[in-house]
Amino acid sequence: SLPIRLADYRAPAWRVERVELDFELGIDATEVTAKLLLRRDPAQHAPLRLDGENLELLAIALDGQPLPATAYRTIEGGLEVDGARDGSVLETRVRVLPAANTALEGLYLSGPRETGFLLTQCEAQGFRHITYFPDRPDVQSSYTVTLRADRARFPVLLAGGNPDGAGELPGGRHWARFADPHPRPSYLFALVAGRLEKIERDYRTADGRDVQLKIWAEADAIASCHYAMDALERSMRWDEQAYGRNYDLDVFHVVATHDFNMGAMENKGLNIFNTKCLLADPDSSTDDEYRRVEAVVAHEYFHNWSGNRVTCRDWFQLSLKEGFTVFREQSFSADMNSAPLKRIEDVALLRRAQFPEDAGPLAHPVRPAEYREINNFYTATVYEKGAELVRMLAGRLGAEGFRRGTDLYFSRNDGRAATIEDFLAALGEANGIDLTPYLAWYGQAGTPRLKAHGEYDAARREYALTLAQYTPPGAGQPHKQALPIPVKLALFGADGRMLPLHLDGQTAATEAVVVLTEAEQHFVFRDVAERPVPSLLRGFSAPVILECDYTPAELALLLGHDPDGFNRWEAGQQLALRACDALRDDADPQAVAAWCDALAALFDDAQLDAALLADLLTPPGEIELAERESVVDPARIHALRQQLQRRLAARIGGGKLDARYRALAAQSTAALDAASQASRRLKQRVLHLLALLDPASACDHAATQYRDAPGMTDRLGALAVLARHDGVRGTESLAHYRARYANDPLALDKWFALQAQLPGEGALARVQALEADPAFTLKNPNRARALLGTFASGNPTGFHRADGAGYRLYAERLLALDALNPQIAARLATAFNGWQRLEPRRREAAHAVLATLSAHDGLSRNLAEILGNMLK
Ligand code: HT7
Ligand code: ZN
Repeated sequence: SLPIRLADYRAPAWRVERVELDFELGIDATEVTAKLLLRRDPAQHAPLRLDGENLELLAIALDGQPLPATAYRTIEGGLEVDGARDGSVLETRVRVLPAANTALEGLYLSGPRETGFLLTQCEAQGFRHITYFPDRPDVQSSYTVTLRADRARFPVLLAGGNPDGAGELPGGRHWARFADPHPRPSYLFALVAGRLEKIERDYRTADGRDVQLKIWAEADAIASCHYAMDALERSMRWDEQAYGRNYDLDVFHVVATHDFNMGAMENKGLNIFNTKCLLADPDSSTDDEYRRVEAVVAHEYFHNWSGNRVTCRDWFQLSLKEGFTVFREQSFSADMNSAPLKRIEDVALLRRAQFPEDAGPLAHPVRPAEYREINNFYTATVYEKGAELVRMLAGRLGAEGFRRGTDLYFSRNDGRAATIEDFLAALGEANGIDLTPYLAWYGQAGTPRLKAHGEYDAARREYALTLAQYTPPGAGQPHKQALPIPVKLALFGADGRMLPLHLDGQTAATEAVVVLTEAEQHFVFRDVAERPVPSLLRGFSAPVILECDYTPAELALLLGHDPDGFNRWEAGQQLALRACDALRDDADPQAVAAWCDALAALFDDAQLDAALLADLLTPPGEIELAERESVVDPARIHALRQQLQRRLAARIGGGKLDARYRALAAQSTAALDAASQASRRLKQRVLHLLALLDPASACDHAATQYRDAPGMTDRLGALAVLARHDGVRGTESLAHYRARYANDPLALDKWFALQAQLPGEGALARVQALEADPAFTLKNPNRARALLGTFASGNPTGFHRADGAGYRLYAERLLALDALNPQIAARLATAFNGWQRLEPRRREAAHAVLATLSAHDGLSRNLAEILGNMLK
């Protein structure tokens, strides 16, 4: 297929002002009648073309007259109709087959055919699997939706919008109608029908609207929806206060399904969630999962304004809604929990997921210039880097200026399909600032390198900081331009205190932001009393890779003293990288000692937040370590990281680790408050370090912890230690867990994922054995991701076996998955990212597998595009 290009964008020749949809719902076959009120752009003369895929056309009429076969024709991916005029009404009736839909796009069945329920997923282009329509986000229409179905089989009928009538029909059937007053694009359409239970809450918006909040799930899951309801209410309140945004319908439905390609979907008035991102209860959810539920509930809710009321003109603008909404969720989560911990978590994710993407064959700008399959562009770059760009803009404008800007953006673009330019224009105009230089960030792929070098002139009491930027060529962009890079900074004295800053005659307090706009610039600080240690890029003020010629002692000073929790962690991460280099090259023992000594001191600091300490005690992950190597040997990196952690454990000492573990274990509760979560996090980290030093005693603790765990965080943490370090008790506990959670799909996913991550030679055979477990299936995306996705992306030594057997098994499964669900196959295939930098034996094995796979006949467009890019 040919690529679709941003540069080719044309406004639609035909719009749909109103749409009436009628569904005769059935598990095997559903009939959909659509009546479209058409509007023609008088300036264009293109024929009426509607998108449609896998539809069986049963009837077609224009302005009330059935159309003869000569007046319409099916074309590649759609339908062309003659004779339509401005104001014409086109009526089509089609048949779709929900139970046969394994791609989970369009209308499909969740669960077994006897008991499961029907639902839809339309973003990005699923609506064309439901009816013929101009399926593009710049066509916004008013929807009226009528659902008809057998009452016993489908007691609950839901669609987005306000309820607009319901009643009985002959033969045990019933109907329900929904009308949405807000025009919207087709990708936000949704319906749900089946046997579902609900919990409800009344909510009054700040502007006085009474809203019914309803969360729906299958009977065995509904009791786990209360936390999501609380999170929803918190999100609604927060958006009123932080952005002045109120909810705008009388009902807000949320539905949970086990069968979903992504985390959740913001359909207007009817959000649909993967159970993994909605259900939470202490017995089966970890602390991290609780936080994720809160974050995803907020994210989807926030889309009601950033995405739904103001939508995207085309899919190239995806980050307009996704980057902004991720940023909004990050700010919300920071307010609800700990701001530094949230920042650490998000930056770690960016480095783990987005930096490798931006450095490899799948690199693309936050606003890509072209794509073949839009579903492949729901990426860490569009989401996470996109959020970082919004963060830079928000930082540039300050809190009040940013709010002025978003107010103008929402009011000016309400009901419109907007572009990134519209976003920058509103933010800029509301503040009298030209933000167009930031547009370059949206169009340029690759992570900029920021080089920093400081010179202190004691005689002049001046500190000159030279900043230089460089982005390596890539993604079809041989010459990268300089970008505006805001660098938030502070200077520290040798005693660990921040020095006052005097820059260009201005006196700031102790923190300032300088913006690098050229390839290289100098910033001179005056009146600097001593040679300072700079703390740069505070709060990760720009998504770049900082290269600064710190000594280990300077990093240790920041790690020990920076009052900013994020930068303290960052100094520790940089020092850990240096320590890793030192171990690898058998050099610079100072770096290892500096890292271990600084952390050993912090370990004894009773004032330090337990969760922050846990993060400080965690060195960068194997993926991040691999990113810095020109030739990657995953086994070596794994060994190196283990060695580094062992050195840390030894430096702290087994006695201290053991004592700390016991103290933390003695406080163990199931409570979810921040302090209890922090103490569990630290306990797990300490147990992990102890296991590297003294596996037998760590496993004794783990066995007790597994047995007595008051909640899933402790249970799963203990299981992980036993599974790694104790053959007998590991096997026993895994079997115990398997039986205990036999009927809990999300808990079983964790069981599969935990084992898929166990490192070493035995990993592949273990994965194969797990595939034979009766609970394993490729048809459920969560299950496939838990076992295969975790193996490929979370088990470097297992997947990257030198003999290539890991790659071969994985490729076979990708092929099988592709026939069922191309979106999932394509996403899992990205685990091969970075294969070109593998050491020669693994690289050849990976290349052979990728080449064979990509030569296969009948691959989906999704998988073919990923493999094609990977092999470019
Ligand atoms: N906006 C949603 C995207 C999404 C999606 C995209 C492709 C295929 C399936 C999908 N399900 C949900 C999710 C979000 O960012 O909120
Ligand atoms: Zn989103």
